[in-house]
Amino acid sequence: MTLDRPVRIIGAPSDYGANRRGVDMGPSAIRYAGLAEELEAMGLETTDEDDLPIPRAETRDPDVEQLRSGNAKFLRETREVCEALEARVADAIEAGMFPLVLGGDHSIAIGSLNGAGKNADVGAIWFDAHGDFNTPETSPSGNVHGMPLAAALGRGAFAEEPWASENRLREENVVYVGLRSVDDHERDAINASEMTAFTMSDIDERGIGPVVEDALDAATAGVDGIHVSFDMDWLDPNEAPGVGTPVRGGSSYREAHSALELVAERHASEGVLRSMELVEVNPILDSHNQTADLAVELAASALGKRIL
Ligand code: B3U
Ligand code: MN
Ligand code: MN
Repeated sequence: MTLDRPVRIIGAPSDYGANRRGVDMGPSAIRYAGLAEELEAMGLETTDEDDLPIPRAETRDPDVEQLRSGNAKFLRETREVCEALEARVADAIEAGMFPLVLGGDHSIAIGSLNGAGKNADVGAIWFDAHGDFNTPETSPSGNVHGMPLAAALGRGAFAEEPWASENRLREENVVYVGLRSVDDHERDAINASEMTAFTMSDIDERGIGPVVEDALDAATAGVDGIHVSFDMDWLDPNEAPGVGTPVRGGSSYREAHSALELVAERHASEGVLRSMELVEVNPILDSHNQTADLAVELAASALGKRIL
């Protein structure tokens, strides 16, 4: 069953949180791959908002405002982007629509999570090779795309930000699916947290279906809805070469579709989906827009497209 509400596409072409240029072209590439047309062909009413206005990174100084207690590049700019995105996501939900956010690097998830969790208790499913749970103190890179979950949950130096108190994201309802690249500090922090983490090894051992069903159970327990955050580097680089930080050994094409079909099925039976984002498409590194094409296909699966 296709999604039960109109879709609002929101482009967030930020690359402030990544260490390589190019993800700012992600929304254009995904649109060029035919996102709106695909959703409309499924019978979904789809509107496409203007992208958030985001000044080019070269015109800004990455170090002008880092958190005192650590390193977070372009923090001021990321805050601006995420505040604007939060408002757009919250408006769409309030208007009875489904916000589909196109990144941009994964730092924009701070805005998506704040918007989705503005007036509701929310969980999140995090499809990603990476933990994205560094803080400005532990980050090896200073890139905020490795920190959005820690930011939204107010960890470490992010406690100084208003973010964590602005959203109702519940740590115990945050679930990783398919982790395979985790920094040492991140591993300790994830293990000590109340989040649930399924790694690629869990998928190897149990298969994608049971893992995603368990992830859905954990993410949806006792909340009003969930945000699905989908980092294209969750896929194997053979399938999705156009990402900033590819990591070998990712999910297959079929596993990715299957995972998102299960999300759609759970939504059809329980109405759990609140918002979704697709991030980290980097057209400069892509081959014939393959990764953006795949992002479109996967969005369709998540929103209820079926073979028959
Ligand atoms: N964990 C590393 C690398 C990384 C995280 N997310 C991406 N890369 N895309 C970091 O810099 O925090
Ligand atoms: Mn990520
Ligand atoms: Mn990633």
